[in-house]
Amino acid sequence: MVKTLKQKLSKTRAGFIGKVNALIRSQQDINDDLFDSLEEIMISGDLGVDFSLKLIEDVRKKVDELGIKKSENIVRFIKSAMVKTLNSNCQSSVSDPGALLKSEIKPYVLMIVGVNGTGKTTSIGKLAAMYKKTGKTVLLSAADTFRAAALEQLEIWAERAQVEIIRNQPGADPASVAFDSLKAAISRNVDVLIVDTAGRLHTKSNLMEELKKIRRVLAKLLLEAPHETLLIMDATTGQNGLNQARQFAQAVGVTGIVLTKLDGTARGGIVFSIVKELGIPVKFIGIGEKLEDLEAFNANDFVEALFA
Ligand SMILES: Nc1nc2c(ncn2[C@@H]2O[C@H](COP(=O)(O)OP(=O)(O)OP(=O)(O)O)[C@@H](O)[C@H]2O)c(=O)[nH]1
Ligand SMILES: [Mg+2]
Repeated sequence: MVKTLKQKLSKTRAGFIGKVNALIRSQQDINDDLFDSLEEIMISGDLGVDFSLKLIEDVRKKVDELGIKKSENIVRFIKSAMVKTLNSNCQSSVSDPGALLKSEIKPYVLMIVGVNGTGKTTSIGKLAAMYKKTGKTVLLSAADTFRAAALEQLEIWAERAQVEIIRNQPGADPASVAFDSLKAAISRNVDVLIVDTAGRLHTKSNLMEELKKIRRVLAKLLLEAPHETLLIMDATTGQNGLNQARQFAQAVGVTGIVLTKLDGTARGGIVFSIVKELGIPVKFIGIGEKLEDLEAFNANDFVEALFA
């Protein structure tokens, strides 16, 4: 597991982690210049200003405390400071990253939201396969009725994951599809229902209202539904993604983030600023286009894979 993660994160590792390593190799003594340069690399590596400042402060403290003189000895403090910050800002994803896979609530309803093309439908296919693996029955809801192609795409993923799907005609009211799907999930006694929604810009208020309507309709049938609202974020969008996340969180109450396309970007550092600045746990990471390319997020594994 950690080995594949290591391979998949090679772009980020070559990016900012590569720069950290090169800096430490080129400058053996620990001094203010070294810390300034480290800070710069972290900030330009999408870790965010807050996270970077806190990280360097933590590392400085350790270095002073232990009287460390050689720069090569600080990597492990960088790593542990990273894990610590990820963990303290992201409790639920640490104690059990896959907790939502184990819920006993039935049907457990997940609503999947996000901007166009971030990887919602793909992640739904991967999640469905994960659930199937744990022995749960899964139903998909094709509440992205915006394009006929969206329905077909979800059908392909349903087939790959070998799960059932509830659909209607293109152009049908997404909320009514979601409602019918939850009704079916209840009557078929299914463990998990995953609702696909159309991609939308966080700035379009009418489209955000449509999401709220889907939520309301689900709650009419089952008061606590949706149990999870997962925002799918594309790691390649860097800091812009943070703004999207804030808007979605405000509109529909995001319970977790799935960060996709980490395999195709040097911007994996975005994980740190998400956790620090949004306080929403990263629950899964997408590391490829195949069914098995989704992992429950674990801070320790992630940091180890970055520096491996
Ligand atoms: N490399 C890589 N590609 C991904 C990942 N997740 C999704 N993709 C690709 O991203 C593209 C968009 O994925 P979709 O699942 O269609 O995205 P979506 O959010 O459902 O798109 P809309 O429904 O149109 O808003 C596809 O080409 C996927 O193969 C990932 O983790 N890694
Ligand atoms: Mg889609």
